[in-house]
Amino acid sequence: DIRGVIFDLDGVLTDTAEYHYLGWQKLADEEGLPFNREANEDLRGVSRRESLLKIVGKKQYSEKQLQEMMDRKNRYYVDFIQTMTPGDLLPGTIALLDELKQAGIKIALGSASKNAQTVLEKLGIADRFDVVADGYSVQQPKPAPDLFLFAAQHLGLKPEQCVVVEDAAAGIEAALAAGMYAIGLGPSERVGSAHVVLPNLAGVHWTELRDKLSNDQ
Ligand code: G16
Ligand code: MG
Repeated sequence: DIRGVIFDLDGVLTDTAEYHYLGWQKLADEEGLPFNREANEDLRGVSRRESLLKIVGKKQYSEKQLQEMMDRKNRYYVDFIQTMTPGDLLPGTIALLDELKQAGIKIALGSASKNAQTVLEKLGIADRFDVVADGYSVQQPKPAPDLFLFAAQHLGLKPEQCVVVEDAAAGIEAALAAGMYAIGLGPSERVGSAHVVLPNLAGVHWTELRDKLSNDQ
């Protein structure tokens, strides 16, 4: 049975996508690269380097220039997230984290972000996680299963004892590749391959989720 839940960060616990967007837009404007909110949607759950490569497109830059642009965007992003507070938690997250704790279910973070620890602290929930797997934990980004396998291993659980909660297609793919249960948040065009699809975590109870997942087997 299920012993651990691994949460993605951006789009699941909070909406850092807006701050990533503002950072990328500022960089793109400075570099004269086309970018907008719609293009930002394709960067959901995508690593920093892959995001930059998508924005840059066919334009040629040296490795040094790419590195400088990633650093610059990250400085903008880090500035933006300083304003985050527990009020930036998405609805239902605290209630679900409370229920998991009550039920003795282990809790991990599985985020592509190298700023995940800072964001958890800003949100006031850092101490609720038994394990934080972030942008520093593994080499291969989602859709590779590595990040979630790292989280499970550090929780001391087998993949089949874990559920991943994700909002990105690459994240669902990674969870399934890891041999875990997947809960997709958002439109089924994006997360439809998950075992359970929900709009978000508002009003979601652990007992109901657990039952839905076990019926799915
Ligand atoms: C998040 C965001 C992505 C971002 C990535 C890396 O993923 O959704 O847009 O590019 O992290 O973030 P950073 O530049 O802070 O290392 P996740 O996995 O939390 O949904
Ligand atoms: Mg996400």
